[in-house]
Amino acid sequence: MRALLSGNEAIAQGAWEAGCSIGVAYPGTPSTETMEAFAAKDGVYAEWCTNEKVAVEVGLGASAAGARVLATMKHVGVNVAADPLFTAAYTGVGGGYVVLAADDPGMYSSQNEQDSRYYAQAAKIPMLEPADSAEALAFARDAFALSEQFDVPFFLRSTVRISHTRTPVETGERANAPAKPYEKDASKWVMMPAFAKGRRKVQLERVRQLEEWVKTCPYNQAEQRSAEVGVICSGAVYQHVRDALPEASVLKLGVVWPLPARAMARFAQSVERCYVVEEGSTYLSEAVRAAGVESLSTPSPLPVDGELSPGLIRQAFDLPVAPHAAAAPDVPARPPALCPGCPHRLVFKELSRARAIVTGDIGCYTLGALPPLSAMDTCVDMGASVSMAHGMQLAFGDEDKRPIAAVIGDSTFGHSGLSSLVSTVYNQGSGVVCILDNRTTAMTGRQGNPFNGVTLQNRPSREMDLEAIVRAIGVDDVRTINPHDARAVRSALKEAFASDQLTVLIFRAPCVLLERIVNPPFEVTGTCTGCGACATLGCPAIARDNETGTASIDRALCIGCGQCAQYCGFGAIVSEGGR
Ligand SMILES: Cc1ncc(C[n+]2csc(CCOP(=O)(O)OP(=O)(O)O)c2C)c(N)n1
Repeated sequence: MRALLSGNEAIAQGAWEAGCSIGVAYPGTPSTETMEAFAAKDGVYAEWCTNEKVAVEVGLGASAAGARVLATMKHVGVNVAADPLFTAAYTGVGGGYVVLAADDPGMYSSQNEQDSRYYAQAAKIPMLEPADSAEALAFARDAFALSEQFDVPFFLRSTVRISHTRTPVETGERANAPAKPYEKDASKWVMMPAFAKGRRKVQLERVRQLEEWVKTCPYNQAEQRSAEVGVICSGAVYQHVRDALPEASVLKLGVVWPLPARAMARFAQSVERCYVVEEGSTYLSEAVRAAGVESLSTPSPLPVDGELSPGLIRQAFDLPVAPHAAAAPDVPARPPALCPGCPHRLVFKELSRARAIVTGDIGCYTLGALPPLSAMDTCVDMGASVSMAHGMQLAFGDEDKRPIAAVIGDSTFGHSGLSSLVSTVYNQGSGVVCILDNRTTAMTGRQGNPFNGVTLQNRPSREMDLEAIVRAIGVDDVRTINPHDARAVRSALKEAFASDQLTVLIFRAPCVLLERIVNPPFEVTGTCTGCGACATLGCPAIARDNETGTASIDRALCIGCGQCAQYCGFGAIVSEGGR
């Protein structure tokens, strides 16, 4: 059947058609919808795991037991999962195992840019890279059998353009892929040195076989057009190249590790000038040079950072660029902001007031770093808030009483903050950890997590008791606070900063997108003096007059949370409902 699917949906469809029965993931843009789409299909089991390492391990267990498994994650998730992935390339698989690494060149929703193709090369895990949804479906479908044939997990790489762009696909039937019988085999699955040495040899022999396979693999295609200009590329960049240089010959690589060295060299010889066009790194051009292509032409420098576009490629080749493709559209910047009524807002307001050093983490609450709240000093990777706060305290020493707080969301706490907190407790750390429990994984689209007990396929679960868990690991001072109550937030922080003990403050209120607050909106009355105190909350519903400074509230945006009214010293902000 013909359908219009995003790359992510197509991967889920391909996995389903291959008879894949188990899906494991931790959400992360641009990968998230893949597992959501897979979970909605008939005859499959899918779960959100606490993090990507856990997901890959659950998946490996299921594969060892004979099932076909799909694991999905964003590029930084591959870092978290790298430990089991590298060794899975020794053990190999039972049932076919496919791991999606979704890269985000341009950092639309990520803390860094990474090219996951380097992981494939380093871990010796073959990687397929589709250039549209039809290929995403086909590659995902075929990768399970390939994984079984070569006894190794297969990576699928997508980038944000492939994951989120809808293009036509032809969907098919689901194959019957019964789980393979489980066979105990310590020499394959117990990676102690004695056995791992044997598997290392197996791995190297497999690499040789993969290098043979890639020579004739139909996923790599040379499209001969111009005899002058040829471009080697893969994935979304292929589409940009076709748009920008329609006459050029193209070697389109569907397998990006191992690379077909001879085919690349042959292609380079078939044209007068051979270029590599790629985004995010120099992975391909390094490989093409390593394949013996010394005369690689370089177009005028293409950026290595950020996403490519047809316009950028034409510019690099000194070709005229359509005006709309050349210039960034002249629209006012709209920086992201915490939603009106977001329960995270007052915590940052009060941390800012307390002039605390705040080690932050990744989630909606990272927006607390932006003005006017400006209440975050660091944000590096998931879980780092708690460990970095401990590190700062070690450096400042016991005598230094500067207030330091780690701020972390509930999902991120489950992902990796918990192990950081165990380490802090174990090493007798002190300080303040603020867990912003908005009852969901808001940033990636409100997925479930252990602390709200919502599972991916709505199977029965249990909501973990955050307070009990924190107490059980040895934190005596654990408090729960309503983050919409400014006074409660202020005094909890004040007491925690004054204490020598490690304190965990759990700020609990549902994300406004989860449970819509339906209070009447607030309004500003004539007693407003224009002092601007309300505007320091950075609520998108509050505006100020350029000349007088007086505030106004946009009724369409205000959801009546009442946070701003608590900061007005003149009683000028009142509920329209007369509360
Ligand atoms: C290793 C890794 N995996 C996934 C992500 C994507 N991601 C960013 S924040 C986040 C979770 C946010 O949830 P939570 O901590 O509950 O904060 P909230 O957004 O609800 O405020 C996820 C999944 C990431 N940045 N890094």
